[in-house]
Amino acid sequence: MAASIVRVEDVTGPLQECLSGLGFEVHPLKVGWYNSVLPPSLALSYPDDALAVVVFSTPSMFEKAFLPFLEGQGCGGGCDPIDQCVRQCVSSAVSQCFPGQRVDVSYDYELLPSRRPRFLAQTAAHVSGGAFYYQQRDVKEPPWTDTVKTSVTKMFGVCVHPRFGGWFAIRALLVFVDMRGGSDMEQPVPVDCVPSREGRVQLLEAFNLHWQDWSYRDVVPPVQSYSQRQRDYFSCPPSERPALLRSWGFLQENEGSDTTAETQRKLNGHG
Ligand code: B12
Repeated sequence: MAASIVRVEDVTGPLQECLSGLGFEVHPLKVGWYNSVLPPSLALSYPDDALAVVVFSTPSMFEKAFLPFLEGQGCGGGCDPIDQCVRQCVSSAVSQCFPGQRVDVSYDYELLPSRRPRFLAQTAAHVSGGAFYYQQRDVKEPPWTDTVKTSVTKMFGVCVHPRFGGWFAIRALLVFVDMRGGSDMEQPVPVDCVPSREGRVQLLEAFNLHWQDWSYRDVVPPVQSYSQRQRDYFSCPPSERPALLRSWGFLQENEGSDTTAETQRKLNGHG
């Protein structure tokens, strides 16, 4: 099929219609925006103007999509229930909105045979303008120098959403293989919600040194955060989540109790 130039709203509009009621957000980008900040080894093999969309889950996804997903068909063993739910929502939106179109979907938890992630979720979020990705390089004179080795300790970066702070997750990247973004697509600049050096130092320290207390998520006052039930779920070690869901009456006795190594790897608990 020959590639065609599309209007970006013709892609984001239908997707939003399917996914926003389930607590997801969609942010369009051109693959070239993503590739331009990465080394060739991490670049995606599509033309620069290929249209892509990055999908976020917002705090309401848990109540709007996940709990109904469990109630509906339940979830078979073998795979993380949140990942299964996201996969089902995204793939049914894609097949409903774009029947017959080639859409390559990558999920945040998928790895390539090289063990690298299939896409760098935070980079995609930043270049789409959906969330600012704060990295060590965004801190002038980073204070994390190891005095013994005089090298800078690697601090992982973190994305901040202008409305939800850290109370969101980056779930999937959709590449519309035969669609090209046109000149109506200008690369948006993400909102810099943590402009000061001091704020960025605090943010990166919270994310790297005590991410379990979730304080990094409140770096800006969020319009909505995770419900108590959602906090209980994500605070629970992944291996104990099936039992928690069973105690809430969502899983049958035989569901979600697969404890193979593969399941454990997937149950890595990115919330
Ligand atoms: C592997 C992984 C981990 C590993 C390693 C962490 C890491 N960051 O590498 C471990 C298991 C430790 C981990 C832990 C956690 N993780 Co994690 N993790 C991932 C995963 C799967 C891949 C990250 C990765 O390997 N990146 C590769 C490195 C090399 O990329 P990089 O550092 O960004 O470097 C690139 C950029 O700098 C880019 N670049 C260069 N120049 C420029 C310029 C610009 C402008 C830009 C934009 C980019 C750019 O080039 C570099 C590559 O060459 C992502 C999901 C995904 N698919 O991306 C989630 C992810 C990063 N994790 C996430 C979370 C929330 C966590 C936890 C809090 C766990 C939890 N339960 O919630 C903890 C935090 C602990 C911690 N201290 O980091 C979230 C972060 C959300 C956010 N707001 O940013 C993600 C995005 C998952 C998600 N679904 O949302 N994680």
